[in-house]
Amino acid sequence: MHPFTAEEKQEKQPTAAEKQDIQPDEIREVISSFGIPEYEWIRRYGNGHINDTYLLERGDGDRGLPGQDSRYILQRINRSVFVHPEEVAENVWRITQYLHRAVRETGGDPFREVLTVFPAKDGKPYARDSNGDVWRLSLFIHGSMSYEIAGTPALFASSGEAFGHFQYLLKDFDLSGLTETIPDFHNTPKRYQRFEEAVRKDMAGRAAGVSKEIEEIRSRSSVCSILTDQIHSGLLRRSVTHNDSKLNNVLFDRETGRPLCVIDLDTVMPGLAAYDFGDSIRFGANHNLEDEPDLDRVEFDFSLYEAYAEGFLKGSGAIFEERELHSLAWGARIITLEQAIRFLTDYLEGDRYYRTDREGQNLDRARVQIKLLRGMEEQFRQMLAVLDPARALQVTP
Ligand code: ADP
Ligand code: GN1
Ligand code: MG
Repeated sequence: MHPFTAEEKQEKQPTAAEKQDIQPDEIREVISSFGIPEYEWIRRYGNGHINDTYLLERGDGDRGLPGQDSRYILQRINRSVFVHPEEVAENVWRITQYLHRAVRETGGDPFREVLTVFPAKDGKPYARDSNGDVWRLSLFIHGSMSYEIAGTPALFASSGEAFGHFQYLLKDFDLSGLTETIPDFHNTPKRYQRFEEAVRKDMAGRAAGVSKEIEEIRSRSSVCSILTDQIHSGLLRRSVTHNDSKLNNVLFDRETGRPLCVIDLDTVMPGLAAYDFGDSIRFGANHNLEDEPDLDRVEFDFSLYEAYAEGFLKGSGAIFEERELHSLAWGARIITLEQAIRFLTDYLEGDRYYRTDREGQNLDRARVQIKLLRGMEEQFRQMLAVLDPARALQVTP
């Protein structure tokens, strides 16, 4: 499923299974709340684990200009994950409005470099259907593509530049203007506690079969609080961060190959630069998918790490102090550990959080994270050295 262009993904007509997945009446009701013209077809889109994403098409070309839009991305926000989905939509609205202004001021094209969210007819940045589900609509960014696997250091560096620049653009955004859409999202010690509970309760009767993985995580429990301790002691400051900075959440321009736009803004909230840096590394610094079942193929690739670090520092315009630079490498280790904890917890709880399409998928995902983590631990000195201030300063913003 990688890499794909956004266009290629929608060229073929929806399959029968994809059509069945969609309730036409429900979608029609939602569309009418947004007041956009009738669509010609609709299909499921993307590989996200949480929300339901659909592509709507009117079939009259790839203009993607405001007022002449022919393609839209329609998303139902997952209500069991986001307890207040309307607050998620409000956050995304505030962030995208701010970014539109920032990009316009620097002479960029906000309709391609930022998500454009369409308000519903009642002016709210979302529509609620009769089931109580919250939906949002955005402009499909034409001529874009996204990747599930980085492939080359240059491409991964570009995604780092995009996420670094995202932080740069939002560095003066008032934190109090955002709701914490999932409290304690990257609170690794709390994630660890929840994991221990899942092991104790063993709801799905799976704990005995994964004693090795449980031990891998337990042996690293003391690492979990390294970043949270530094927040509490005032050493690290929080800023607006993306918090779900996977490679597939950057759209690239399919003509120039340059990064265009950071998407999937549901978890944009106060956080640490280290979370974004870390989440990108744990997803992208290897040559396989997140759920690769053959662990022999999974390896932390230091050259991808190095390339990403360079891109991230370049994009962020040297806003980080020395201790923050150090925290980035820790972010890679801790967010990889956290993600192993989250996947294994979900496996132990019977696959209730992440979308799965096969048995054992969450376990495979957890195992991949553990394998990557081992690679990072072995090369941690080199990982820190890449972020050495003397070296980091050589990166021209
Ligand atoms: P999820 O929460 O399911 O990950 P995303 O918002 O990341 O949802 O969207 C899933 C995929 O859909 C992305 O990886 C990207 O390929 C595509 N996509 C999402 N929004 C847009 C958009 N506005 N324009 C073009 N493609 C998009
Ligand atoms: C989820 O929705 P998606 O696939 O972009 C999850 C992230 C995880 C990621 C793992 C709200 O992101 O935190 O890192 O899966 N999002 C939420 O692939 O929990
Ligand atoms: Mg996504």
